[in-house]
Amino acid sequence: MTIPNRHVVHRNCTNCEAACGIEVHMEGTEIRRIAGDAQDPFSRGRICPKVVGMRGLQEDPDRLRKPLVRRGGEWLEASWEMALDAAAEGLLRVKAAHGPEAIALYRGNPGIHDAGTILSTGVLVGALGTRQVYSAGSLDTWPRFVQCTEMFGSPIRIPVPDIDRTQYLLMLGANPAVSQGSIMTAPGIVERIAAIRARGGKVVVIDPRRSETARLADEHHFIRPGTDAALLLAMIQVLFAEGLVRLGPAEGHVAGLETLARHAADFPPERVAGACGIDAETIRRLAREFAAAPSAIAYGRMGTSVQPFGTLACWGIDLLCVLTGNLDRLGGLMWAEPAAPMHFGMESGGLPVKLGRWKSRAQGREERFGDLPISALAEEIEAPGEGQVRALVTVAGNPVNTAPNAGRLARAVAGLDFMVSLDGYRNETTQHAHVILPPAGPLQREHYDVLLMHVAVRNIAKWSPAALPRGNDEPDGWACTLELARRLMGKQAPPAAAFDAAVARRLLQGALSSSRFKDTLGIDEVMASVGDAPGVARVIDGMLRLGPYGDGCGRAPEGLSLARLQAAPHGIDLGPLRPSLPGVIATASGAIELAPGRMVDDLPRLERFLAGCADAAPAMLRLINRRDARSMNSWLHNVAALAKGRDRCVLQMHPDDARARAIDDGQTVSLRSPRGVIELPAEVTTAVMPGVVSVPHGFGHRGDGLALRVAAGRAGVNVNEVSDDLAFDAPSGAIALFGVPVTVSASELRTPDAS
Ligand SMILES: Nc1nc2c(c(=O)[nH]1)N[C@H]1C(S)=C(S)[C@@H](COP(=O)(O)OP(=O)(O)OC[C@H]3O[C@@H](n4cnc5c(=O)[nH]c(N)nc54)[C@H](O)[C@@H]3O)O[C@H]1N2
Ligand SMILES: Nc1nc2c(c(=O)[nH]1)N[C@H]1C(S)=C(S)[C@@H](COP(=O)(O)OP(=O)(O)OC[C@H]3O[C@@H](n4cnc5c(=O)[nH]c(N)nc54)[C@H](O)[C@@H]3O)O[C@H]1N2
Ligand code: SF4
Ligand SMILES: [Mo]
Repeated sequence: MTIPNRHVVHRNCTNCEAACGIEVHMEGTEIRRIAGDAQDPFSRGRICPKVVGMRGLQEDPDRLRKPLVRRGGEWLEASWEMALDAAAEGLLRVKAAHGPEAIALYRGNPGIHDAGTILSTGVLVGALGTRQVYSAGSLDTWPRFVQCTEMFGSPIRIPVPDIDRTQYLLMLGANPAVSQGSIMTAPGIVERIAAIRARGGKVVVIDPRRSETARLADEHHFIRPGTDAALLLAMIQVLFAEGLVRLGPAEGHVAGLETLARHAADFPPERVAGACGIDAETIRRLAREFAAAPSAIAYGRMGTSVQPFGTLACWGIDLLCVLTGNLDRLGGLMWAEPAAPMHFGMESGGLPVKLGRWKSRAQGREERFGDLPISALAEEIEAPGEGQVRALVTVAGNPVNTAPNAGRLARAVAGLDFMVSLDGYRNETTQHAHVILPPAGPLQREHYDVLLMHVAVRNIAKWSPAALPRGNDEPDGWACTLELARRLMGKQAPPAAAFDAAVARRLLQGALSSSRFKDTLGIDEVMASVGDAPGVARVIDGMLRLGPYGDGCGRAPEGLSLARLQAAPHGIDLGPLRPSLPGVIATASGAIELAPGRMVDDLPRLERFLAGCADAAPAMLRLINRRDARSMNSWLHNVAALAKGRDRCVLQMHPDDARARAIDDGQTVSLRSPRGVIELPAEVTTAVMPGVVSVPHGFGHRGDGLALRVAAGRAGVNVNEVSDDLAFDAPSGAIALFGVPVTVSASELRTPDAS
């Protein structure tokens, strides 16, 4: 018997980069339950505990349904018209008095999980006319993006591990068993890793912590934080010294091989072993094994990115693959071919991407891909003078929690003249806003994983329809952003529908300029094909139709369009990764640059670091961070179903280090750096190596200004009050969150259970 009104909506979960297919079981407009979609060709029913966050966020009573306007310390609900007008007026006032550069904009991570937000934020930046743009990139991806720009010519030409066909996985500084994979969209990652071993392959994990992923591996080696670049260069030295270099598919497409060989010669395993904490014979063996494997991939993520030598580590990872013939080979690193390629203005006309086009005013920090490092923002707000930042717009981000030296940023943000947040919660950051504009909930919006499909381990196209209706007073991220941008145009603002069409046209003009149909199609025809309905869906339709599998608005009738995806609710499998050399290379020389100046010039800094490792003060510990399976950066802590169980905000410390400081398991400790001090419970465990302590980030939900009732109940402390805003990976300018020197001592406070 079928119960009337009961239906199932098939779409993706948008809580993390795995992009798992889910079934949302509905009864009318009530969510009954959410399950994995066994028919999704990519995820095949796999999900993780965080999936309950989709429903949890949608139904969370603390999630804002209406805009808020703050008058002094009081928050008032406002209509969308009133709130948008107030937001635009406040921003225009600052712009009129101090110029566009007095307004900064911060884009946070969840924006990549909403097609409407990711595709519209650039419009808002354009309407503000500012270069004071910040994002979570400097806390995350910059080293990888800079390295790919230098080697391959573009930040989005990122080779991804062909994990389903490889026989050898060397993983450094990533914990996909918890994170579910990052810059590698691979739903069900734990099973994909297990499958490598099941087919006779090998998995090796290098991490200062015996992580959840290390437990799935054949081998795990502790490594001292920040020394991966040295380890990888030593492995490369072995390849050259033992005649193991075989370029394979990259043969004839590389430049700089001799330069690289010369520099690698400076890093024999014996020289780096002590600093890394991995003996020379193991380094040699790992290099030989990697070269001998039928296919092999090296993969790194946060641990080889936001650390003092992130760019060099990312470089070493890709070099290892290139030099062993594992780039562009099945089972090696390969490039995805997304169905809806993102058009980045910087790639147009085949021009190589330029880095450092402008600098922050106060600290002189260079821009990357249109953004400045978030660590520069506090000083841009505080330092008086021409160009001082006086207003801030945040879009899906919580930098007061997630950026280093959080205490300073909190004070700076609190002193702004005006602030607007496009966000669904009143949290550490948005509590300082004058206007909060909350987009509709996660199950109320259409979605396509535009960005993630550039780094997926299989080519897939899937449309995610909204599971719940959206009323007129419930704009999604796209509508919210566009309405604010439109109002910033003042008297010249076109009507909403005309503005929406103009934005769609501009985005699709970009897609057309790099499309295989560019010589046979005009933008008018594209616009006519995608229809009149405002919203992000027609932009996705156009991107799909102009993409490599697209129907070319009728030129290739068998091809993809939004209608085709809508008729395939579980998604369309476009097959495994395929070889793409040499067409994928976008460098000025047309070759893969093996020894870019930016990396080579950073080698002396690495050598100085290695030399200094021997005489580092023994009292200093190195701080690393970790992620928890039931949270997502700072923002799933208010979902009651996830905020259960043991306390997750604890400091992990090796028994030797604990003994030396007379610290017992469970005792409250003080964690100190020059930036600040936090107090939290210690967990004494051999899971971290001696000399290293691990603390999760994203906690510390304290203060009267927050409206996070569940999260406040288990607030924890914010590790970013200790992490260093002035520690950088030099070539990328990213912040070295991991590897910060700290001290830990028994707290002067009384341990709660010791009474
Ligand atoms: N110490 C330390 N710091 C770190 C890290 C670390 O490992 N250690 N990791 C870094 C990394 S990798 C990242 S990506 C950053 C993340 O840094 P941020 O992006 O600044 O922080 P998040 O916690 O991801 O931001 C969540 C915000 O987005 C809002 N939000 C959620 N969904 C939506 C939506 O659909 N629309 C809108 N408009 N808002 C939404 C939430 O309410 C919340 O305010 O943190 C970085 N900070
Ligand atoms: N459950 C959950 N999932 C998430 C997130 C979350 O907060 N929670 N956040 C999402 C985001 S925004 C991102 S960017 C991804 C991140 O995805 P991952 O990078 O896979 O996740 P992390 O837990 O940051 O893993 C980093 C690992 O590097 C290790 N490490 C630290 N320093 C070093 C070093 O110097 N060398 C080496 N070799 N290892 C080091 C740490 O011990 C840790 O195990 O996860 C995403 N998925
Ligand atoms: S791994 Fe979990 S949170 Fe990530 S997309 Fe899949 S179900 Fe959602
Ligand atoms: Mo991230």
